[in-house]
Amino acid sequence: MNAKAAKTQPSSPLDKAEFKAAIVKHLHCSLGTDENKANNHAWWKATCAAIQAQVLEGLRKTQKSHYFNDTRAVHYFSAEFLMGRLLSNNLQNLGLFDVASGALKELGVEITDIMEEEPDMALGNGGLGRLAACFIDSLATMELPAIGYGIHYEHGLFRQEIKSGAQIERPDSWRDYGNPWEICRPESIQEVPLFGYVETKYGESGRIQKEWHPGSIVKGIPWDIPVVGYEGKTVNVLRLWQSDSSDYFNWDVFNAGGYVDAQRENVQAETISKVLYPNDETEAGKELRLIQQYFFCSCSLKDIIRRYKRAHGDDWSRFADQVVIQLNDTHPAIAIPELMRILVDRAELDWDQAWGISTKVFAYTNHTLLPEALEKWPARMIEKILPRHLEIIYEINHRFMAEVDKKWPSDNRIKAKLSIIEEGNEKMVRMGHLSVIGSFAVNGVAEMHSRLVKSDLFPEFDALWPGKLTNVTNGITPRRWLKACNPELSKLIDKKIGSDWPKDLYKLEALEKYADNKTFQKQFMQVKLNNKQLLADEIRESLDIEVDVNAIFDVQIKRLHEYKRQHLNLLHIMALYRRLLENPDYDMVPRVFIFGAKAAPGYKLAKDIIYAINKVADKINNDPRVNNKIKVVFLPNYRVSLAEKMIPASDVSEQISTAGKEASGTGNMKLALNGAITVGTLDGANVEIAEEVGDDNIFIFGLTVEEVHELKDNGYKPYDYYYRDPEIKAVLDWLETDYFTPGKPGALVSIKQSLLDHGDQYMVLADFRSYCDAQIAIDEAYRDKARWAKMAIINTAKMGKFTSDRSIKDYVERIWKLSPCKIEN
Ligand code: RUG
Repeated sequence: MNAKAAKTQPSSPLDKAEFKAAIVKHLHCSLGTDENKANNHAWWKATCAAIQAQVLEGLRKTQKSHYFNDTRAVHYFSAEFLMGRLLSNNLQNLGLFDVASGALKELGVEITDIMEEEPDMALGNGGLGRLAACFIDSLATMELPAIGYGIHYEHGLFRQEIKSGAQIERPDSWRDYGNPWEICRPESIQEVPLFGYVETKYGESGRIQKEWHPGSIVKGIPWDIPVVGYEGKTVNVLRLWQSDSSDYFNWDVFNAGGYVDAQRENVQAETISKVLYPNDETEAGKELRLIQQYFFCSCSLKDIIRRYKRAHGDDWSRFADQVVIQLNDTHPAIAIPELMRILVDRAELDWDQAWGISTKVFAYTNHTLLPEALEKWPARMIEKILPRHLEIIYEINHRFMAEVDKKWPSDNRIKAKLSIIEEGNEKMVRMGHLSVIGSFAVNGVAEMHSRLVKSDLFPEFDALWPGKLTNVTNGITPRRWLKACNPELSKLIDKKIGSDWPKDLYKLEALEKYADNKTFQKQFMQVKLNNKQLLADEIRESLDIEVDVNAIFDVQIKRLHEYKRQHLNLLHIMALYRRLLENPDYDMVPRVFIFGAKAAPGYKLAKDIIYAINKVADKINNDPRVNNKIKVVFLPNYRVSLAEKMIPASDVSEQISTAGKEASGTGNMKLALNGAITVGTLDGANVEIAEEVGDDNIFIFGLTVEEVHELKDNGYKPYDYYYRDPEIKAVLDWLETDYFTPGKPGALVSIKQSLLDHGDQYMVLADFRSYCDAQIAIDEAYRDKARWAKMAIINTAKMGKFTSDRSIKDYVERIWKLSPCKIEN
């Protein structure tokens, strides 16, 4: 085929002239404007539309190939998908970025300007949601049949504003002006029953039959977002469900006299998918959240079954061969009793057959050990919203208790510990236990976390089912987190080692041999400096703070939580400030401490920490005695698109959680990949990062998990550290004065109280001195330019393991047993 003929293929990549023509056509025909009138928003929409045609063609071919090959597929159930922006990523994955940028330039438009028009799809809180987004990118890249299933929230995570230092939450409206990527699929609408009562019937064969008469029915409308794999061959789908009221009127409930009840219980259907719960690592014990979870699980299961039946009719024997469902945390755990309900009540399989299928379909990922984040629902609440599901949960538990009794005869203590039902004042349903019992595989998200899941969280489950609990260390997509967000570094790497690293990140190891090469060091650090300049510009624009790009850019970006210990970072900043006030010649490399963090709106201490960071920042940034040696910057509204600007510009990556508390972390991987050096505890994936980069290229400090346990067991006394270490005492006492909050003494005292009077649950004071020492070591290392450059290069070179492609490969081999599917034309 000659080149001209190839262009006539609908999916062949556009060249610059064609791209230009396509953009202009969409300006005229889709947006009703023209090149002279269009603003950046219109240019952005027209550019998205110009590539969407090609994306949809890829999607059509992918779906056709999957159907004709009758592929086994993974269904990734997640209440959160933190997608960020899609234009630059889709262009990169289609290999069209330079073409698009050139085409726009000829039209007089800068691609970087129009990219800023795209609102982030912030349908997630943090690490868990972003992991789901990285995973679907890898699945498509690796040509694996997969669907992401989630909720089409009208409002994603709140937009954070900072007013007088304090966090204010504002609604996020990511689709106010339409979203060019999504496609509504009314042909696949589902109905979801809620509330009502269960009737027991006796069939002719004596079989007991349960019939759920729902009190209300809501409609689930699917919106599809195409997920373009790198090099654009496979285009999978992220299907998000939007709730709406149904036209259905429940005559059964009406006739049974339950009409008034049904009305009282009737949720406003549209509110179900209205807003994402802004919690991270805390349980949101809200009725609406349970309804959200059930809503998307029920829609998704019905969607999967519809597709399965199209190929296999009513023959359920192959269901578990074709379908695997990964539960991203316990949020979708209600899918387990829902599938059982469909199989037993609707398909009329007997219990054992249904359970045999169901337990071959589900696998569960645990993301936390924190007790407050382990979901439990009051049995009473489930009974009200999902009466049939509670019965099914009891039945699952009853049979499971018999199994426990076989292993540990007559041991009521173990039974109480393992039961799905937690007895107490209020009976609670433990969603973690339900997930472990109903799944064929359970994984933690980093080696250390998975070890602790086995030893501390679920030891008896591990004894009962050896091999079921396993590990899959998290990963990040290098397409977004290096190629797209750090174009200069990507080009430098391409030049040095070739351009196939985005699909095989271990290839970066080839950089290691240049780690001592002076020229490469200079080039590498020049890119870093340029990125720091871009971030400095952003800081000036958004906060009117001037920062020196020759200073160390020290970055802590993540949700705000006590266990992540942003306040440890803050206490160290205060200590440095104090040293400078006491000794103006105090010798330190200038540092810019940069924070990005959202606090859950109801998490008072987390919000107090944000306030404290901002107040300390105000004081230090405006104190001439500091002589610009320290700057403190809190960038508001931390989100994916802001991370994409901060990460390439970072020198130091703060990963300072209390050992044993951070399941994995993924920001740690993104920062190291972009050449930042980690200062961190031996927690989560930091342990594996340290293994990869070696002790000389990371700054590890603080207590180990074992030491944390030992100190707790021996009675941790934070006051001992306060009285023994004058610097700790001085900075904590400082918080009580009005030095940082003029006229408002005590405004920052809650932090001191949490560390002293409330027992310092996360051992900030125990780790403070060793953290300060690590910071001194960083200061020393940075003075030696060659040493620092070498460390940075080695960090980038050694991140191969942390590509999400490796995580997906592990899931495929250890859990999903999937094969790639080539896409036919
Ligand atoms: O806190 C964890 C992170 O350590 C982890 O990297 C991430 C992805 O596995 O998940 C985070 N997480 C845990 N987010 N929510 C939870 C608890 O529901």
